[in-house]
Amino acid sequence: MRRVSKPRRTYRILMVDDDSAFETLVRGFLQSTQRHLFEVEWVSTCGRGLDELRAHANYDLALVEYKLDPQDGLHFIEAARALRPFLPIVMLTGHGSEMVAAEALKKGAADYLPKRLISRVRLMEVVATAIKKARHQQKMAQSSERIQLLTILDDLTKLYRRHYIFDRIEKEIAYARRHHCGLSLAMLDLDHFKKVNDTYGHPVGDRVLVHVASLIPRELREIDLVGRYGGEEFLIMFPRSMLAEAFKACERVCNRVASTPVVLEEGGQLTVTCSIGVAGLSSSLRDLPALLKQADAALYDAKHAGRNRVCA
Ligand code: GH3
Ligand code: MG
Ligand code: MG
Repeated sequence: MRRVSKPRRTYRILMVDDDSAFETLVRGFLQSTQRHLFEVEWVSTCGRGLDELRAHANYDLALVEYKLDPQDGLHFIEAARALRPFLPIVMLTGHGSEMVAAEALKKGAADYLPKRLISRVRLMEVVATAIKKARHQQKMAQSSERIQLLTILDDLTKLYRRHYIFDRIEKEIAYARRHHCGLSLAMLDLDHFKKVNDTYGHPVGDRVLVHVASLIPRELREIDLVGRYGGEEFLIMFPRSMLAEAFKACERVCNRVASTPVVLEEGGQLTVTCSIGVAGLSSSLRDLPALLKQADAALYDAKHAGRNRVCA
C-alpha cells in the first residue's frame, strides 16, 4: 500500500536582524525541518521590516532582534501590532536582557528567545507554538465579532436593531449637547405595506423590506445611522445635522424608494412608497423620547397628508 504524505504547509517568516551570521543560522534551522516549509524574508532594520508588513499581508510570524538601529525591536513590536494585530512576534534577545524580554511581552510579543540558547528544536518549538496560538486568538476574535454583530443586526434587513440604534442616539445626543451642534432623527414607515403582504404574500413583503433597507443608506452620509425600528418602520439618525439638512436627505430617501421598484423573482416589478417624519434636537426636544415622539407625530402628518412624503 502506498502512503500518501500530507503536503507540507509553507510558513512565511519575517526576520528583522542586522546580524547576518545569525540570520544564516536561523534560516538553516528553519529550512532543515521536515515537518513544515519555511520561507524566510530577512531585513536588517525596523523600518524595512514594517515596510514588508505593509506590502505583504501573508506573513505568519516575525522574529525580531532587540538591538537594532536606529529604532529597536520594541518599537517594531509596537508598530507591527498596530499594522497586524494577530501577527505573532518573537523577540530575539541578547545576553542579560531579561528586562527587555519582559517589556517585549508587555508590548504584545508572543514569546522571546535568548540568542545564546537557540537550537533547532527550541526555535521550532517557539515558532510553532506562537503561530498556533495566534491562529487560535484570531479565530476567537472573529467569532466574538460575529456574535456581537448577530446581537446588534436585524436578521432580515441586516440594519441595526432598535436597542443598538437607541444606544447610539443617546450617545450622540450627549455629544450634541456638549458641543452645541445639531442632531436629527427620522422615522420612516412604508405606505400600505399590509396590502403588499396581502397581495403578494409575506415572502415578497420580506424582500421589499430588504430592498428598502438597502436603498436608504445610499442617500445618506457615512456617519448617518439606519436601524429597523420594528415591522416596516425604520429609524435614521443624522448626527451633527440641523433639521433642514436632515429633511433634505429624507426627501432624497423618499424619492429614491418611490423611483426604485423591486424586481420580483416570479417576474414583474413592484413599486412601494414611504412616509417620513423628521425631528431635530432643540431646547424643547432635548432627549430621545421627546425626539421619537415628535418624529412619530410628523410621520402621522405625512400619512394624513397623502403619504409618499416627508413632514417635520
Ligand atoms: P400605512 O401606510 O398606514 O403605514 O399602512 P400599512 O399597511 O403599512 O400599516 P400597518 O401598520 O397596518 O401594516 C404594517 C404591516 O407590516 C403589517 C405587518 O404584517 C407587516 N409587517 C411587519 N413586519 C413585517 C415583516 O418582517 N415582514 C413582512 N413581510 N411584513 C411585515
Ligand atoms: Mg407601521
Ligand atoms: Mg406602514
